Amino acid sequence: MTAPTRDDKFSFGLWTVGWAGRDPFGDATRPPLDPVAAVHRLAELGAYGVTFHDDDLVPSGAPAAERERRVARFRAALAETGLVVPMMTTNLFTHPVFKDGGLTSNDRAVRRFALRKVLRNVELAAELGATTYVMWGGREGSEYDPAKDVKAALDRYREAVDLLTAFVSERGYPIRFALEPKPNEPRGDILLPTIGHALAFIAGLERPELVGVNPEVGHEQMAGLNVVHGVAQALWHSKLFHIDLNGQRGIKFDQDLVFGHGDLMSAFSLVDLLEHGGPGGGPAYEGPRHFDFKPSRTEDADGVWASAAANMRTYLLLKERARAFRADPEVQEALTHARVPDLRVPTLAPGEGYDDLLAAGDDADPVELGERGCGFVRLNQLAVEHLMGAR
Ligand code: GLT
Ligand code: MN
Ligand code: MN
Ligand code: MN
Repeated sequence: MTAPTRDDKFSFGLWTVGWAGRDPFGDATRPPLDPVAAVHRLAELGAYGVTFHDDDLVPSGAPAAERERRVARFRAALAETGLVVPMMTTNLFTHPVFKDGGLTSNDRAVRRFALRKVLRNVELAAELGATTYVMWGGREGSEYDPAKDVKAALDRYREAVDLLTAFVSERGYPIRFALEPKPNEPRGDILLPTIGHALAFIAGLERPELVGVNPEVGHEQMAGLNVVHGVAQALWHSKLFHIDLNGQRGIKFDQDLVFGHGDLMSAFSLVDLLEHGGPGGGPAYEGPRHFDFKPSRTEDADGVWASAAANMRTYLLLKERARAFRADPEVQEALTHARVPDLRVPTLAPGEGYDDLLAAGDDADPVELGERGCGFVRLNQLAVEHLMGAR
C-alpha cells in the first residue's frame, strides 16, 4: 500500500489535531497547537486539505488587526504547503452566549449575534476558496421539553439557513451548506438529530439545492443507527455534500476515535460505499475524506500525529480491502446467489401496471419462496475474511 497523496483528498479540522484534551472531568493534557504548525505537519503526512471554525484561527472577539494578522499567517502556510481549505464552519457552541443555542436560541439578540458571526465567516470562506460550509448545531436543542418550542425553533433554523443561501447566491459565492446531525451532546437533545431529520428539513428550504448533509460516523452510531444506510440514503438524495469520518464504540458519549477504531466492519462497508457507490456501482462520493477525530487525551504530540496518520492509513487499507472484495470471483458468485443484483431490477415490467400485476398473481408460490435461503451469512463471512486479510 502506498502512502497518502493529495489525490486521496484527505482533510482534517484544526480542532482535531489541535484538541488539547480538555474534557468535562479533566484539564488539557497537551499544550495548544499553532494552526500554522498543524498545516505544515498535515501536509507532510499527505493530507490535501485543512478545515476550521472561525474561532480555531482567530479567538472570539479578537480586534480586527489581530484577525488580519492571523489570517495572513495562515494563508502564507497554505501557500507554502499547497494545502487547500475545502470546508469551513462556525463555532456557535463554546462561548457562554450560545448556552441555549445560536440560530435557535430563545433569545432573539443571541440569534442575531449568531447569524452575523456565520455571515462574517462565510465571507472569509469565500476568500479562502472553501466550497462547503458546515453547520453543526451542537447547542441547538434543549434539556427540558417545556423550555423549547421545537416548531418555532425549526422556523428560526429555516429562517437562518434561507438567509445564508440567499447570501451566497446574491454574492455569487460558489458555496454550499452541509448540515451535520448529532443526537445529543453537548445538549440533552439536539435539533436535526440524524441524517433523516436533516434531509426532511432540507426539503422545506427556499434553496434546497444549496443545502446537503455532513454525516459523522460516530454521531449516527451514538443514535444506534447504521451510518452506512444513512450515508447511502444521503447519496440517493444527492445530498452527501461532505463527510466526517471517525470511530465510535456503541451508544455512549461522542468518542471521536480514529476512523476504523470503532465498528471496523461498518467502516469497511462505508469505504466500499464511498469508493464504489455500493454493490451496483455509482454514484460514489467525490468530496473530501474529512477526519473529525480527537487524538485521545492519553497521547502526547507524537501520539497526535500517529493518530492523524492512522486515520488515513486505515482508510487506504479499507479501500484496498474493499477493492479486493469486489474483485473476488467467489464474492461475485455469493452476491448473485444472495440476489443482491436482482434488487436493481424494477419490480414491474416496462409498461406494466397494477391491473397487469393483479392478473399475473399466479407466478409466486409463497411457500416455496419462503423456503429459499438467502445466503447472506456466507457473503458477510467473505467480507470478514477480506477485511482480515485472509483472502
Ligand atoms: C465539534 C463537533 C464536530 C463538528 C465540528 C464542526 S465541531 O467538534 O463535535 O462533530 O463536526 O462544527
Ligand atoms: Mn463527534
Ligand atoms: Mn466532534
Ligand atoms: Mn463532526
